[in-house]
Amino acid sequence: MTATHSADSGQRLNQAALATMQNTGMHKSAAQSASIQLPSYPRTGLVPSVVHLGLGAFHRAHQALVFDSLLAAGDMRWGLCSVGMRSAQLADDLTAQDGLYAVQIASRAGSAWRVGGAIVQTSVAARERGAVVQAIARPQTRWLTLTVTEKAYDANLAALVVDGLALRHAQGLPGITVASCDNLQNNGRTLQALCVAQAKTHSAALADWVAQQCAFPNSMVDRIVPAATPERLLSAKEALGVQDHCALGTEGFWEWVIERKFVDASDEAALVSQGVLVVDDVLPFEEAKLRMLNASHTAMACIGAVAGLQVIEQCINQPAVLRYVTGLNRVEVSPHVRRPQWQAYLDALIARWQNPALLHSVHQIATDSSIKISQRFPPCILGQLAAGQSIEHLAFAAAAWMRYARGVDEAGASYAVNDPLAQRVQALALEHAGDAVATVQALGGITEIWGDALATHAHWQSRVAHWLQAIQNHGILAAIAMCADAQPQ
Ligand code: CS2
Repeated sequence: MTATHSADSGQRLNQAALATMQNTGMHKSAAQSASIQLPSYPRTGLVPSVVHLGLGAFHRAHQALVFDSLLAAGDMRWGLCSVGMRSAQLADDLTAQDGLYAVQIASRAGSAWRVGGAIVQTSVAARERGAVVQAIARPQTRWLTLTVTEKAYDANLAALVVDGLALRHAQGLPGITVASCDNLQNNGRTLQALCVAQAKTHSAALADWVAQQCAFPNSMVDRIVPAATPERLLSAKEALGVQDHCALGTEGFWEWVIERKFVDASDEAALVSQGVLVVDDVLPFEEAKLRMLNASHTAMACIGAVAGLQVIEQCINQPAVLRYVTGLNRVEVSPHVRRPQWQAYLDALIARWQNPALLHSVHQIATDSSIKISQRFPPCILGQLAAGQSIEHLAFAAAAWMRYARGVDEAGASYAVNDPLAQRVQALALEHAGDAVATVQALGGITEIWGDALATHAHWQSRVAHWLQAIQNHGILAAIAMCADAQPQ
């Protein structure tokens, strides 16, 4: 999503502006006296070999920059045709900028700008579905990557992908690597199952071809990329000297761990050369990220929204929240994580959440919680219950979401609950507001969110109700201190 264009006059970032910046050395930013990294490779005539579905902020600040690095290293097989699924605004803005956009990368070491150049074409699936199908079926296309969000893994998505693959099959073209990069466990296999089922509706031969000639690696991607804000666009203008309607901010850290499963085996060396980790089993990385980073994100987002805090940095800088998140991960999550050196990973996560430049909105993260929760919490809750171990922090997170679902913070300010189940969830939360047990029965009983076992688990639900009651009695920040400082039960 693009932020509102607050200062709309002046020259736009595009290929011509890029050439000027390269020729005149304008990439030395006067305002910041820091250099701006520009694409140094020839973009004109670059034919895309990767189709990406989901033209969000994450794609542009993560994968598209990895591909930009590959192009800069002289491997010209990574140009992108990036596809917005619904909204046309960003795709059109990018087209007007010849696919160029700037990313402000802020870490402890300071902030630097980088202009990404890998996107050489854009489309909008809702507007020009046929063009997307054709792009997947182009002879040069070698990869299809996806960041379409958790809720989009459905028959519509499979139909789009498989229409493209069917055309390749019909034309006798080779299969491609189809890499899901969404925050879903087993994302590659999940997408493969959807696509093979969809292909069966065409023919058994197509289903076999999809299963055997295309590769669906599992993959874990990580970089915190907040939605762009008008302030970021203004900083971009200051740094670049031209307007950039697609500018973004992100952190220095990034990770992409992908399963060793490629149609073209030489891709492994290419990706590894730019810092991608290629492994036989992505699951330990996926699990650690979903259960540590994403689960803590969801917990902090709900806590922050209820407390009236705006961004994650404000949440983690509350001493009680820091103690709570640390306890959540050390005591209740780490037993269910197999990533080597999870302790160092947690320390790094805390430092990332504390990054003051990110301004990562709690409401952005709380979006679609009803879909995200099932990936992030139940495996640890069930694991702790099976081992007879503490579930207090996890129960607090569930209670915080149930309080969040009312759509009104503790000071009485309303906010939108953006969620596919928003209507149902918010109505239930408001109907039972004040009655913790009834709220937990209503919201904790939704099997799509919690799964069958937890939806009827009396002990689990009684602990969630306990913490929801504490939130109601004492306020969420006081209650979180009680939870963080309680002796493990
Ligand atoms: C966040 C993720 O919005 C969310 O649900 O937890 O977008 C998170 O920032 C990324 O997964 C980080 O890689």
